[in-house]
Amino acid sequence: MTSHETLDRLESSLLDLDMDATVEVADSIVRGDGAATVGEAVDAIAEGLVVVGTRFQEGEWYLAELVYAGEIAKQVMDMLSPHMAAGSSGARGTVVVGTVAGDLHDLGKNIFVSYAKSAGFNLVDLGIDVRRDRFVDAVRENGPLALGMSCLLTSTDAEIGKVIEELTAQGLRDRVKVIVGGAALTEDFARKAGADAFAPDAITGLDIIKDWGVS
Ligand code: B1M
Repeated sequence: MTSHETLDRLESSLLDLDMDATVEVADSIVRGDGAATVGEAVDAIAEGLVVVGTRFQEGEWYLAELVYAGEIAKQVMDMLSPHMAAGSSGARGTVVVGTVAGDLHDLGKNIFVSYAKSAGFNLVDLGIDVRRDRFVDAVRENGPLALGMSCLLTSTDAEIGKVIEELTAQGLRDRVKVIVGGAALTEDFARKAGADAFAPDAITGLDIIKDWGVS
């Protein structure tokens, strides 16, 4: 099977909501049988999830399908991530990350975490639904190069600005760069909320924190 066919099969198995078939294709990729790379597989899953979101938004799919597609994607990402994060040293500095309060989406954040680890950053991952005080405490305790926040819901995007305000109130804002990402956000939103950078995707986010690491 060519790389293109393997990736098509990966995405179409996800969109058929076929857990076994999706896992099987992902397994062939991590074993090196599928011609496609792990990075290409991550991109194919992300593209599939955009289609999932559209089907949900347009009423073609209900919550049950959204949840199950999320579970399949999570399972596959758990298989792919260790192969992205190989060789991590932590030497480039620490990055604290989390998904903002009220938001349970973590697939995109986890991709960013895997890429950042593989590039040699030490990651403090606070997980999902992270309250403001936990972000602020983690910055105080870990003295990171960067704080990364992920947000996929327009109902929770105000949290970004509130965390940044709290960092300022506690005298920590000047000590850490803030990067934000996730489908609910834009460059303009990030700037207005007081972040230093917006990452439209995980690779761009990685490039940004690499630049910060050397400056
Ligand atoms: Co939800 N969901 N969801 N969902 N979900 C969206 C976000 C939605 C856009 C779907 C839609 O209607 N079209 C919509 C939000 C609409 C809005 O706010 N305007 C939505 C909704 C409504 C909901 C619920 C409210 C549904 C309900 O219950 N009625 C509910 C909310 C639960 C909650 O959070 N409180 C809900 C639940 C879920 C699941 C749990 C079922 C599941 C998540 C599973 C999981 O994450 N473990 C889920 C899923 C899978 C999605 C979609 C389909 C896919 C999200 C995803 O993982 N994309 C999504 C549709 C969409 O996004 N178009 C949708 C793939 C991922 C790789 O992309 O996260 O954007 P993304 O990450 C990218 C970049 O953004 C960037 O890098 C990544 C890779 O390049 N990035 C960063 C992200 N974070 C970063 C951080 C960084 C740097 C880069 O630095 C720190």
